[in-house]
Amino acid sequence: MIVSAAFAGKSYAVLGLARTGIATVEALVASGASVTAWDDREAARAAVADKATLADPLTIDLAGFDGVVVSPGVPLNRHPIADKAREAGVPVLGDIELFAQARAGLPAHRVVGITGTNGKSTTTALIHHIVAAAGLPARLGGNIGLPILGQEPLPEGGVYVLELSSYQIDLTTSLDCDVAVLLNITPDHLDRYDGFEGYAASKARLFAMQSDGHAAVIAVEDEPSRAIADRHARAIRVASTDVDTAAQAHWPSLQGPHNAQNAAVATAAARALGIDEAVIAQALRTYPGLPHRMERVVERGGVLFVNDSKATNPTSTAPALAAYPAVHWILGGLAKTDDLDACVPHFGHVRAAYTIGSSAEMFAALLTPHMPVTNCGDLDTAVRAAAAAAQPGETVLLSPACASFDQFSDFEARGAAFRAAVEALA
Ligand code: UMA
Ligand code: ADP
Repeated sequence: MIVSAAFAGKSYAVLGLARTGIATVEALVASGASVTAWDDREAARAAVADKATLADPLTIDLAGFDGVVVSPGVPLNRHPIADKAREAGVPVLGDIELFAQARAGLPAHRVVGITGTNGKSTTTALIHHIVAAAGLPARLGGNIGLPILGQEPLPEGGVYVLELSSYQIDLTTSLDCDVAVLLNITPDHLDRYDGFEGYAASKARLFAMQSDGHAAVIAVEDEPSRAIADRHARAIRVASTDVDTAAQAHWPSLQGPHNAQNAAVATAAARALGIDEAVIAQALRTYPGLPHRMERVVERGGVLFVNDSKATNPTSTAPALAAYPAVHWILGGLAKTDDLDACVPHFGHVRAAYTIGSSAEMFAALLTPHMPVTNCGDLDTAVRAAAAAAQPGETVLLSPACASFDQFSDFEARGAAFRAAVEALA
């Protein structure tokens, strides 16, 4: 875990005790800080009862605290803790900001921070893979599911590769990335922001926090990303078309136009770190891919089953529909948009759609004029219906274009449920 003298003798309130909060409490306590922790879930509180005082920061006097550390999943735009902390003059921060404050005490290192609406985890894992292939000590952390404070610190010369969601950037004020990376900005998480501009402004802050000499790698394939690049003379502008399609043919886990963007950005970031071209080229070939992103589950009777549970908005589903010519498409969940506009250009690939979750009815109505649709309600029913209809050579694709929280704990649980449903087919 990452500990720091910067926290010794200080006192923090920690709100939210899932992955981020638990790693935060452990790192702060090990650093010599005193911690008052809270989660609305009793089981979550029990996990830190031996290390922290348990009290809801909304009900205690915050005077004297050095900070309120909030988890990314706490909706700061609606949650009363933001006003309460402001009134008490106590800063609200996140685990990435604590990491930023701990950096001065760590052996000399560099940080690569990756953000964007889609492709963050893929690009983060890919950059980590390239850095490791170059023989540099490397650590993966952040929104990819690995709180950075829980990771072991790197020896001198190491590179921390951090996936940063907009929620995490909102809670960070001093992270000066040696290389900051932006993939794309399309509508997402709009319940947490004051419109699309507010969401785009959150991404922009990653670059505003950098010092002048540090690299800003920005894919300039949408208007909001271009606007951010325009604001920074040091921006290294990249695009999917930078990728040589003949070379991409040899990257098994980076197929499709969206992965050309991810690879272009990762290549530029690796170059900014000074990594050799030959190492980058080889690492693109050997990158193993991540589960739940267009993951081949099995081929049964000539039908391919693909788990793309991580596609949680229409823009991230579009490339999956584009990738397979004859798709039985399982979609739905907690919708982020009331349209599927980004997917429309690929409707010709869809043989039939199977809707699930709280958006099942809305998406069924929306798709009915374009294709056969069955409102299946739940994932098991959808998998059985799609498998029964699919012909050899066709693909059963879970690419929901929605968040999972209406029926599952997260996208990983949804992907695991898809795999289980496929394995249970007679
Ligand atoms: N809580 C309260 N009161 C509230 C609200 C929440 O007590 O009013 C508690 C909840 O009970 C919960 C905790 O606060 O225990 C919130 O935890 P969390 O949702 O932040 O969960 P973590 O496990 O810490 O996960 C977070 C990120 N979650 C979110 O951003 C929603 C994870 O990203 C991330 O991997 C992890 O930190 C490590 O950095 C997930 C995600 O969905 C994958 N991210 C979004 C995305 O990728 O689109 C941004
Ligand atoms: P994130 O971490 O930003 O959610 P992932 O790398 O986990 O992104 O990919 C999630 C899904 O988004 C993938 O399954 C794929 O369908 C889609 N995707 C990946 N990269 C991109 C990209 N650069 N542009 C658009 N969609 C993408």
